[in-house]
Parts: sequence; structure tokens; C-alpha cells
Amino acid sequence: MKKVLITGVTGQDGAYLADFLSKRGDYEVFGSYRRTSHRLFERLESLDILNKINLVRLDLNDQISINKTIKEIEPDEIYNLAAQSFVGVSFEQPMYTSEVTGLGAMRIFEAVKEYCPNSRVYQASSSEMFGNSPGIKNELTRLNPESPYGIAKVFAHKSAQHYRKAYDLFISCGILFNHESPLRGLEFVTRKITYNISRIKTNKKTKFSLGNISAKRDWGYAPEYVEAMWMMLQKDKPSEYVISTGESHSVEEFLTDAFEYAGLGDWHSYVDVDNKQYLRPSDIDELLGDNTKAIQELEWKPKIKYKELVKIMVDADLQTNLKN
Ligand code: NAP
Ligand code: G4F
Repeated sequence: MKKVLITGVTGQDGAYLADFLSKRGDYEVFGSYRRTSHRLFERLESLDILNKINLVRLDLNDQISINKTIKEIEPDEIYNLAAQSFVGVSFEQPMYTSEVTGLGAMRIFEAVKEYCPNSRVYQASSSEMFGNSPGIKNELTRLNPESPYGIAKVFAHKSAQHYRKAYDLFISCGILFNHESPLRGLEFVTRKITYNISRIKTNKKTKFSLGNISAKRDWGYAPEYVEAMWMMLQKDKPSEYVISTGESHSVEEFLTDAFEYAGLGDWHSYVDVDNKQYLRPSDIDELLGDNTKAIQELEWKPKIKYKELVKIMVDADLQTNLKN
């Protein structure tokens, strides 16, 4: 059995990756969480995998817990998924975001260099690093971040490349474009829309607010994206890979299609937009990814595209809300 450590196993991608790896049968899965005063394993429970993984306490702000974990487990593969991952909050908490999302990744690389240099590492890089660089984005597009989160991810991404080159570590970076699912956090725009639709349908709410609905994103399906992470670590050499669907759609399109699919008709009666609370000091107009390298080298391909994603998310939220 190979040993794998997933940081951020309580998050959307952590839960799907733990599910994928534990189902393969050839991995002993260790997942890291941080201590809180309440239970935080609902995603792992919803996939019915809480008892299939070993939970370890680790905080990306704490080098000691990182060193101890990596030294003790000696993982064959490490997926560094933990981060302060919400772009909106990064404007309010830039220092904290830099600590966790930027320096936190470097703390992982430093521990691998010292205690487990043969581990293969996946770093969760992000399309947010491209900012408003023009056109469709690939692995060579200029990094031009528009948020403290994007800046922190660039720091982590460049650190990964540095540790790879200077210390010969196997660190691959997945430059993932937005990926969503029924397990997506409620504050991200797709899930916010589908969750609120389910509340409106069940008469628990009448209205909600959004910010900039003209922004366009390349939205894929999270369970497929975690498989691409694994594929990257099975290659002979570490590298960078864009993971995307190759289609972009605006928040307004998502809103329109989700309301229509749920049978609520025109969203204008239920949603106010350009709400100051949700507008960012700077935003990215469009993120659209060129996944050619992933298709050619990883033989990875997105199967679930935008229209189906909308349906999956609306159906899942409706089902949950009807039960509660
Ligand atoms: P997520 O749902 O927000 O999960 C983030 C995880 O990080 C959670 O388990 C969280 O723990 C953990 N975490 C936060 N701060 C931590 C700290 N100080 N120490 C240890 N763990 C900490 O994010 P996701 O959507 O699964 O994304 C996974 C990774 O991919 C992140 O690095 C994200 O930035 C990156 N990414 C995501 C996307 C996307 O569209 N989803 C695209 C590109 C890149 P709690 O549960 O305790 O909060
Ligand atoms: O859903 P979002 O918050 O995702 P965003 O900012 O693109 O970030 C996500 O994808 C990144 C990859 O590119 C990840 F690295 C990151 O961790 C995260 O997973 O916002 C999408 C768009 C933005 O333009 C935002 O301004 O939707 C716009 N938006 C409009 N109204 C809103 C809202 N976003 C949120 N969260 N809430 C709103 O009410």
C-alpha cells in the first residue's frame, strides 16, 4: 500500500480526492484537518468515507505540526490542498491569506526537503494567478494576479518550481480553473445560487443578493478534477498542467440557467445584483483555460460540462432541502 497525505481533507477537493484514492484500494489515506470547536467532517460523512481515512491534525501556519506529520507518515504522495481559498475574503484578510495560502505551501515544501525528499507533491495552484492576462490561458500565460489570494498562489507556485529545481524535489502544480459540485462551499457563487434556489423553492427564503454577475468563469466538475491531480503524480517527471473545460460562462448565465432548470423562471424577481457587499476591489473579467497539455500528456479530459453541472448542483440542493 502507498501512503498518501491530503492537506485540507475537510474541503471540497480534499473530500473527493480522499474518496477517489480510498476506492482505488492501493492507498492508505491520511487526511489533515485543523482543530475547531465544532465538527467539520460533513463532506467526508456525506461521501461515507470518514472511517476509511486516518485523520491527522495539522495547521499550515504551524511548521511544527507539518514537520511532525510528514516525518511520522513518510507519505509517498502529498496533495497540498489546504488554503484560505476564498478570493473575496482575501481582500479583507490579506496577511492571513498570504500566511496560509502562500507561506503555508512553502512550509510543506521545506518539510518535504528536510524529512521526506522522495515524496511526490501536488501543489494546488489556481487560474486566479492569471488575473486579467488576455485570452485563453495555458501553462505559459503571464501570471498577473488581481487579488491577495492570487498573489499568495503565485508565491506558492513559484516556490514549488524553485524547490523542484534547486533541490530536485518532485513537485507538480495543477493550475485548476474553477470547479464546483454539490460539496462546494456555500459562499462560492455557483453553490450560493443553487442553495438559495432550493431555499426559495421550499418557501424558506424569498430573495438573495449577488455582486458582479458579468464575470465569466470556466466551471468544471470537482470529482473529475481531483483525478487529474492524481494523474500528475503518476508521471515520470513533475510539471505544470492547466485543468479546465475550455468553455467560459458568465455568472448571469449560470443564474438564468439554474433558475430556469429549477422551474422558477426569471431570476430578476428573486435576486438583486451589484450588491456592494459582494463587489470586489478588483475582479477578473474572464477565466478560460486551454487544457491541451493535460489532454495530451495526462490523457485527462473533462466529461461534465457547464449545462450538466448546473443540473447536478440544482438537483442536489433541491433534494437536500426537501428532506430538511
Ligand atoms: P476549500 O473547500 O475551501 O478547502 C480548503 C481546505 O483547506 C479546508 O479543508 C480547510 O479546512 C483547509 N484549511 C484552511 N486553512 C487552513 C490552515 N491554516 N491549515 C490547514 N488547513 C487549512 O477549497 P477547495 O475548493 O477544496 O480547493 C482546494 C485547493 O485548491 C485550495 O488550495 C484552493 O485554493 C485550490 N483551488 C481551488 C479551485 C476551485 O475552484 N475549487 C480552483 C483552483 C485552486 P477547514 O475545513 O477547517 O476550513
Ligand atoms: O465563486 P467565486 O467566489 O470564485 P472565484 O473568485 O473565481 O475563486 C474560485 O476559483 C478560483 C480559480 O479561478 C480558485 F482558485 C478559488 O479558490 C475559488 O475556488 O466567484 C466567481 C465570480 C467572481 O467574479 C465574483 O466576483 O463570481 C462573482 N460573484 C458575483 N456575485 C460572486 C458573487 N462571487 C461570490 N462568491 N459571491 C457573490 O455573491
